[in-house]
Amino acid sequence: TLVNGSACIARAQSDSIVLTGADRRPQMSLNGEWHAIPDQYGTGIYDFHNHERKDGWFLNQHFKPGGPPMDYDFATAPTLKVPGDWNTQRPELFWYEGPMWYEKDFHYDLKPGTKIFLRIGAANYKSIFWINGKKVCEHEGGFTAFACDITAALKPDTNFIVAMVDNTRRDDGVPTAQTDWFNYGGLTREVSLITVPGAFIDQYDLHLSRDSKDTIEGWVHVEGGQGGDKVSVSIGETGAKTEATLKADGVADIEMKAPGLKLWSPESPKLYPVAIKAGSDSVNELMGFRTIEVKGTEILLNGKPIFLRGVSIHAEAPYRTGRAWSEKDAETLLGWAKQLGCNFARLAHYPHDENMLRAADKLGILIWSENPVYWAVEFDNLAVYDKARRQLDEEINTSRDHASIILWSMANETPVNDARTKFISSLATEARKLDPTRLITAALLVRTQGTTKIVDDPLGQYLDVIGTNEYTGWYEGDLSTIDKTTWQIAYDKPQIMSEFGGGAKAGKHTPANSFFTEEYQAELYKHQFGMLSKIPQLRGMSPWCLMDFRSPRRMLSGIQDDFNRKGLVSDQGVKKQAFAVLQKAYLSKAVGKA
Ligand code: GCB
Repeated sequence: TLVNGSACIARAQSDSIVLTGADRRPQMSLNGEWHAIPDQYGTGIYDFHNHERKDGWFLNQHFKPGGPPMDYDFATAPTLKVPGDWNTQRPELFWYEGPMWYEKDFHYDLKPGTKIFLRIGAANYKSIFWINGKKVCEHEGGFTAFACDITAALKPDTNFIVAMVDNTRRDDGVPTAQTDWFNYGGLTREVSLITVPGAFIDQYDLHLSRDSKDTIEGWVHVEGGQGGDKVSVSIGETGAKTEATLKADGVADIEMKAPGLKLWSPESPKLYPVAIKAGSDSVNELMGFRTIEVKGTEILLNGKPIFLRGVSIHAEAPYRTGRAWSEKDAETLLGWAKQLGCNFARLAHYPHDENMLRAADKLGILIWSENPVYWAVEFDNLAVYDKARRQLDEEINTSRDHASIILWSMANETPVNDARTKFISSLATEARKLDPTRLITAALLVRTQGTTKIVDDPLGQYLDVIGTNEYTGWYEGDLSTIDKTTWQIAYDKPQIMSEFGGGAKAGKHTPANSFFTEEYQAELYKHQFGMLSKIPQLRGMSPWCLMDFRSPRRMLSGIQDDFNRKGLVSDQGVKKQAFAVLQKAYLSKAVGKA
């Protein structure tokens, strides 16, 4: 069954576009030091009667000795590193939530006939960008990449960029004002300039056909392309090559024979260089090919049942704390997952950066990627739906080139009511339309009746895989409660225990076997394995979680110190006893069948 590429194109935010595999393109990095000024009162945009200023800080004016008074000058302001959250860079910004201004000068030589995009890996939460004083785009959503066309605003040679990034938590945001993670603000992922020809490849999808193991299918969209133009796709290593023709909407559907293809899997994460060409534009990809399906209560990878031995991971930087973004961060986090014996990771609770996805492709770790619809967002607010839908579009279309991603998760622990079920099932419909090749899931809350856990959330009917979170032995009861717990699941579908766990402060051993000791956490895992092994349709697990992470909800002094301590590893990389317990279970395959 061929995917209809025309239905899969992301509807981006009004003035930005979505680029698939942007990190595969040559680009000029704007990483480094940017001048930065916090602006708690919004002075850079609003005057003293709260009217929008024409001479806002985006003009980047300078204070000259002897000249008129000024209230800012980027040139003499201190700098912040980009990428990077501001909270962990200056002590006085640790708890700061509000607008932050950034400025950077750069040189650029325009080439005739090209377009230049400013590509932002992520800016938390709302952001506005100006080039040489001219506004180029606005964006909402702190964890997805977007690109703005800055061609018309650029000058030859010397230019400046100003960004305003505002991490104010909002009731009508996605996520909302309540989360169990730290609201790191700033230009938290890489920023760069990408040059493309007038007609260029913006989005594409290439995947193994479910029907034939030697056929790659999908589509390529050429922005600015004309019906009749040609697109080619080739895999040099196998000699596979095809040429396709753009339809009037700029989409070319692809079907390519690729005999002898080695399929991507955790045991053998084979990646192929893939060249995609359209006119004078090209993208050099590195891709794996595999299928993922559900059959009854089985999850099939390349047609074979698989059990997902996973762990949940936040984008928290190991050792230094702060928002993770680098290749090194990704290799440390996924390196620990590998040591545990994982073939799977749940990247909670928002889309992670592309270094993480590249590392997962390379290391052979299957990925659950999550839209930040977390807890109680405003489900009856259409504008909020639109924010969630756009972030989902961006998530899918920026990262669909990664073989590691097998699950799109719509939401986490949302309250059960009609408005919410409509909201999330609509997101699921959207995700299926954009990407019919992967599985749809969500982490559900479960009901407790005595010692029975009941999974009958109506949202389940819209999912391919049922994710469930439970904290027996931590928020509910003790270790003996876990042993007595049985499960009743209304859906004949695969289940992933997407969270379970308990807190422990690394190095805490007393009072013996009490909450927050390493021993209690380790025992909790052992009891959980016993309970989990009794669920016939369990097909995976991602205990909560790999590493301690900052959360302003966790203020218990001497133990939490504003960290959620449910990590198997401390934020400083110290492994707790439960790490070895999970490792033993995974490596010996004591949990999970396949
Ligand atoms: C949950 C949430 C997760 C929290 C965790 C906890 O159920 O999904 O974001 O951090 O519990 O530690 O309470």
